[in-house]
Amino acid sequence: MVSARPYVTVIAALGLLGAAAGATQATTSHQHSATSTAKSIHQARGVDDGSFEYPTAPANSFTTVATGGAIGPWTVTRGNVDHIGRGFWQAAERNQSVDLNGGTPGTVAQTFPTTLGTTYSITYALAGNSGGGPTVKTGRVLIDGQTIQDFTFDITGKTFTNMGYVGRQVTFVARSASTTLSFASTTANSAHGPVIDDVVVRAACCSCSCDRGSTGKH
Ligand SMILES: [Ca+2]
Repeated sequence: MVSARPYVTVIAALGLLGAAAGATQATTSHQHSATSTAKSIHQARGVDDGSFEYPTAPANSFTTVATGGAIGPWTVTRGNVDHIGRGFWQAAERNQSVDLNGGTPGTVAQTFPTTLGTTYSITYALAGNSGGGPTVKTGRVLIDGQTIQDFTFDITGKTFTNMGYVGRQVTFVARSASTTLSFASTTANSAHGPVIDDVVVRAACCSCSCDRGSTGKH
């Protein structure tokens, strides 16, 4: 029996924006409470539920979601994907994750508010469905339909209880007040695709106040 011990992926970029907390541009149109000092402030909220925790998928199983279907705030825009429930395999963050291949290569997308001209950082956890080939899973990250990053994941030595998640990161500059982020499998002819979890989008640090001339980190 695998105990339900939480497995947390630490992404080093956390807290980069914290330095901006006292800066002059503390006014955001959003009314995120300004209480947090440890967490980053957001010029926009980024994606919702990048951990794929909603809705709850069946435990020790999964739900296949076809084009036009939704996984919480995400929409399946091509092919189909599997929304993986707690206990089926190790998630990178909390309990659930997504296999970008249901029976065929799929795409999940979410549109979220952005600020024109602002650079955003996308981080996510990547693994692969080791239940079947191919050995190397492939896919890509798209912004407004354009590929900004290709990714691969080799499942050699990986298991459902040792998924071997790796953290990936890519940036983009917002071109309008909303942006659509997509994760697409390019793993053909397989029901065993790349697996993603823990998607986080945040305004990148240095479009704002990082080079205020301070020395050191604070
Ligand atoms: Ca998750």
